[in-house]
Amino acid sequence: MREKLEKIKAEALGQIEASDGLEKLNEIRVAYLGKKGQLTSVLKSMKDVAPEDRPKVGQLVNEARELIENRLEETRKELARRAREIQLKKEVIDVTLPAKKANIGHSHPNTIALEEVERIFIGMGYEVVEGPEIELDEYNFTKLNIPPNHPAKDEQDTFYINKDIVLRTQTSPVQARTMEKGKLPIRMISPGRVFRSDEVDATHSPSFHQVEGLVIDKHITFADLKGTLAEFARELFGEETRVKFRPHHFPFTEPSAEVDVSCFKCGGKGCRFCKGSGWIEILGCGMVHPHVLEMCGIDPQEYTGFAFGVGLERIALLKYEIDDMRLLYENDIRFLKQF
Ligand code: 2U9
Repeated sequence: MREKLEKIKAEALGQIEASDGLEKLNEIRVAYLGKKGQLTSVLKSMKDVAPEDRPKVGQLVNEARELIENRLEETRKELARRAREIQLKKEVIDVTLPAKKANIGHSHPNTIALEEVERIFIGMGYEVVEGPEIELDEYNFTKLNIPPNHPAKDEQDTFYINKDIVLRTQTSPVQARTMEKGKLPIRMISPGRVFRSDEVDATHSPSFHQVEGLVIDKHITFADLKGTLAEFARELFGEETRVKFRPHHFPFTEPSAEVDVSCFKCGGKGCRFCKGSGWIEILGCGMVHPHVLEMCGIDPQEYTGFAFGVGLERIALLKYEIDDMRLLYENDIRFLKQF
């Protein structure tokens, strides 16, 4: 019996020594110490041992079990330590290597221009309101006094989704909707993407961005409009900037005007930038047409207001002296990083 035990012990220890993983160790544990394991079966055959030898044999079995258990545990720890070491070696980072250059983005000139325009108007107490790019014909045209036969409504100019729904051609419907809510006075700008069925060239794109402004209150006059836009131009293009209002026509404003600013390159003397005129056209504006006020639920006897609209791309092209609008849509990071 003693020899048999020694043999089992030596075999078990030999196998433990040769084992190369936790799974193998577990197999060894089951094979020697498990319910049907070799040591357990020795204990079961105790009845064949002479009664006086039983305590001694029992002690030997226990010693063998303890030894195998200890060796299993030591080996398990050693294997785990080696596995950790390999993992750490795999994860090692050479902090002396040169860093990879992070490829980070850059704000788009349109975004920079919009943030500037928003900063100026928020400073004057305006709210920024956004709205849907897909609009009802009624809000994009009818409520803005643009009649059914107006050339802007032609399919050549407007993207129709169906006869009642369009891709908005201006952000004015956001303002018409704000007026309809009836909370007065209003002092708002509405920036956003607009759509017109234009061919792409250096100054046109079927999708561009506008910022429109609207002020409605009692006693608002054209003088308020002039003062506001003059201040806007001075903040955007510099303190010396002068503004010029030229009569114009829009269906939604009466009277209407286009606004030029004195050329910020030559100060108004005339240069290549302003094509020799000394002036640069930047926006359109006017007093909100009484018919528009009425259609949006505001009494034109009590309230008046002014509105203006400016193309964001136009501002970005002028301010950053970019000569082709298409550059704004290519999103080449080398181009964008210049602004
Ligand atoms: C309401 C009533 C009137 C908005 C206005 C303009 C003049 C204008 C152009 C600028 C360059 C469009 O992007 S552009 O081509 N816009 O000239 N926009 S007045 O008038 C409104 C708006 C909302 C309810």
